[in-house]
Amino acid sequence: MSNSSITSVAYPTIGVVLLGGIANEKTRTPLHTSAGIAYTDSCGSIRTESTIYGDSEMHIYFNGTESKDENRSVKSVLERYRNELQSFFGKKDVSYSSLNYGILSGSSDAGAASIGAILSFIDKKNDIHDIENDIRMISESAGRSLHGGLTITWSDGYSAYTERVLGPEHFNNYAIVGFSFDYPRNPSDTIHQNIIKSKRYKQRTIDADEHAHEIKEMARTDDIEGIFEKAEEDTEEYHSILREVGVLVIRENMQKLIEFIKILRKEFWNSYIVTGGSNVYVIVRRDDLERLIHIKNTFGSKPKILNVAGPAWIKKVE
Ligand code: ADP
Ligand code: 3S4
Repeated sequence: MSNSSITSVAYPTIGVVLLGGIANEKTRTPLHTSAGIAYTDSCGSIRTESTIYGDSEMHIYFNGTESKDENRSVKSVLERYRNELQSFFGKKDVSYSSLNYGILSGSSDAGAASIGAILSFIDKKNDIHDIENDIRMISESAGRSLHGGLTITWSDGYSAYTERVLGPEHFNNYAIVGFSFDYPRNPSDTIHQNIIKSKRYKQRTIDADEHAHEIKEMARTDDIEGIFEKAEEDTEEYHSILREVGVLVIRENMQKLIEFIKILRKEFWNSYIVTGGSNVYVIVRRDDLERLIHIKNTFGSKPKILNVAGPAWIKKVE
């Protein structure tokens, strides 16, 4: 008897060593090593939930709307696995429907990983790293969400491989507050297309690789604060290069919040990350969370309390 549908859940991600630059728009292979964490909130409600189901012809829906976007191609990924999907569902074709819930940034990683979890489930012979390479056509940092926790995606620009270096339980004594601003965001493709124009780009790829090695070493000794301090150093380098090539992610009120966060360091440890979206992610010890969440002036942003999340998983098979 064949199945009618599979539903999976995956969590969005935040860069820890930020990625800028992809080899091409089809494979989206990262041009350098990067690292990241998957995140959600305390009840796991920040997530992507996707269903693949047997159908007479392929349709792709994001948040209830049919997508004809050939870029970041969900369609190419499903076509690559067409034979396995056909035999699993016993139908001529399959369709994909995905809903994003409460995501601040990193939705494409979660969307891609939700498909990856399904591809891994339908045929256990599918190697998870081959799946990762295929779903990277949807998002260059899909591996972060597929594996969860803290991951490093090693890349030389030709082939990439994600290694999980810490599970989410290693972050239990820390919380992340995502302060999200109303500024419109630059699509990550704008970042990828422009950062490579910088004279500093070659050095950036070397620095990113070094940051990842340092983070791997700190992960070995559970030095969570060291990891996030390195992440802040990485954020500052990345955005200073982006500013030089005319891509402004950290807007006025985001910068004001960052300066305020740095002043708060006299009172308690914290660190911050800004990825490609209009959010400032601030990491604190869990014991200091109340002090951060109750700051009087958020400079117009809305705070959300986040945790490090686990890998993508299968929720339902029908
Ligand atoms: P983000 O930081 O949210 O990933 P990007 O600009 O990198 O922002 O990517 C946005 C793109 O990700 C969308 O235009 C869409 O193509 C893709 N995407 C978003 N959500 C999903 C999803 N649930 N499934 C597949 N692709 C998705
Ligand atoms: C641009 O895949 P965001 C970037 O490493 C995504 O997190 C790269 O951030 C940088 O678009 C990063 O997911 O916010």
